[in-house]
Amino acid sequence: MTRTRNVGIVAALSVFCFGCVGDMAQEARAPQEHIVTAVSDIDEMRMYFEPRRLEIAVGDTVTWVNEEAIEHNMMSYPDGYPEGGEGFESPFLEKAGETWSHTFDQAGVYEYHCLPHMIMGMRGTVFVGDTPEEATRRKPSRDQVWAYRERLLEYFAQEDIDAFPRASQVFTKTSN
Ligand SMILES: [Cu+2]
Repeated sequence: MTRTRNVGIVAALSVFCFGCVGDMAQEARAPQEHIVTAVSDIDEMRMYFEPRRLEIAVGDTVTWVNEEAIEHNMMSYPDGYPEGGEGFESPFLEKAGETWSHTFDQAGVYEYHCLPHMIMGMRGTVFVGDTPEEATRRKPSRDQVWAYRERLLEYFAQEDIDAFPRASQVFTKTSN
């Protein structure tokens, strides 16, 4: 999607600037902000990030926008960021229109998910820079894997977990 848009922009610029498009392409471009929406489609029983897959440049920022007043967060998997890079974990976005941003300063593949809805497949990938996916895999330490496991158990052991929309609730609703 981003590439298609860029082609459109270059085509538009070329109308005004024949011959200098090549020069412009070689100049460092200003960091851009990309928007990802956390979609809560209760009727269709779907929670997802849109777009799920994003290609950006090093130094760009991604801003996640919560579409509805349903809680979501964004956190990278223990092996979901490049060697030498850093993972991320946002606070929970609770209100409609609430946002959280992260700037990606290191090239690589970043895989993340929403903790409450990971079992619904609410996840996304950010490709930063020109990096082959398989070349950037990071191997987390045993401690990091255990810390992640503890984090998941901690969340799913919460007493107020019923406050979150879950498949079981939707099934109950539709079977009435
Ligand atoms: Cu979510």
